[in-house]
Amino acid sequence: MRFVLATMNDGGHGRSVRSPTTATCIIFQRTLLCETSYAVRCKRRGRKWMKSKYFSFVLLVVGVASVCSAEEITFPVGTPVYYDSNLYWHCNRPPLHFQRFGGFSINTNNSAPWHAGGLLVPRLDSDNKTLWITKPDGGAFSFDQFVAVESPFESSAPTGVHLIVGGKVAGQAIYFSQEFFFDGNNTTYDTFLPVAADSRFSSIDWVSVNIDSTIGVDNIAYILDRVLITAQATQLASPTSYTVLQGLDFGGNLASLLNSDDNKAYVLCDEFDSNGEVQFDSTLPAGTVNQLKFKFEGSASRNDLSQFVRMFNYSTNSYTNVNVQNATIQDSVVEGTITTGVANYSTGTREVRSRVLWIPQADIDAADGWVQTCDQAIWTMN
Ligand SMILES: [Ca+2]
Ligand SMILES: [Ca+2]
Ligand SMILES: [Ca+2]
Repeated sequence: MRFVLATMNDGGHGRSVRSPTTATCIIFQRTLLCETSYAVRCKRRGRKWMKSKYFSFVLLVVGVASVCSAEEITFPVGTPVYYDSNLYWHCNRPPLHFQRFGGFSINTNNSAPWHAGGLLVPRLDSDNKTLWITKPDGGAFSFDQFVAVESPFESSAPTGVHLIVGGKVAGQAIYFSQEFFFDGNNTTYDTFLPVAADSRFSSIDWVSVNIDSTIGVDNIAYILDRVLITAQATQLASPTSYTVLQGLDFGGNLASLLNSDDNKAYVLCDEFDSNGEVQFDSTLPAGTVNQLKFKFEGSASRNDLSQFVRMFNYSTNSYTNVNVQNATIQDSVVEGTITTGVANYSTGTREVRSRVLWIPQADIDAADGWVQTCDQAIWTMN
């Protein structure tokens, strides 16, 4: 395991200390989220920049086979900016692409306290003023941090200027947004931490940025100085539909299957109709599939049922059992992985299909029946 410590507000100048217990840790200010985060206290002796004896960080634990790598995107003077025939302006800064109707440019004004560089996003009196940030290879990313200044080169900034930053949850049709207020001083660059504000920014397909103010002046220039992201090699796909094939559909809906939140879809069986079976369908996101997994979280009101998790092989037109266990009274999470012949488990249009099947291990005498639940079904590919 590798341990990385991140401050929540130190604006971007990483410092080294020695360890989580004695002050020996690495503080990365550009951090960010790959996997689990824990709040810890870190003690540091000695140096001036520590104003208090103790202070808190967020500890990030990253597996050895890390699925992500942090990347900083800047806009130095000379970075090409171009427009297309639809008047969309583009700036390609791999792994990200920036796009906006009506324009932007690379800031060349180097008059202190502002500095040259950064994506200068001008005032635009149009509905199409959104700055779109995408990852052209289709991979999901964590939008960890961005640094910006509002109303640069003006004597002052309007009150309450903020950026409205939207995102689309990777692999799901879920859109959300978060407001980030500037500090009111347009001579300082402000650092924002989207993931800390809304953890959904840790796995998104794209970002939209709009500027607004609380006094009705909603169209103000700003400079996006730099962006920190963590590209994710792993991508997710949630079901786009599901079908109860055996048993009785006993409540829940597609949204019930998206998250591990105990909002569930239910399948009712009885002694005359004793098998339960649900089919999940989805479409994989773009990108190469080297490995395909299907994760299922669910339970049953009795545990003398065999639960089969199956992934469909389009080449052989049959299902492969990827996990078999007894049904559990409490929710359990199981995962099946396809590593060989992976291409056979999706279609040319990237459709995938999995089923979960419950079969009683002996005749059951239960006049009132029993229930099986599905809390979450999700594919991951990498
Ligand atoms: Ca500021
Ligand atoms: Ca659950
Ligand atoms: Ca759920």
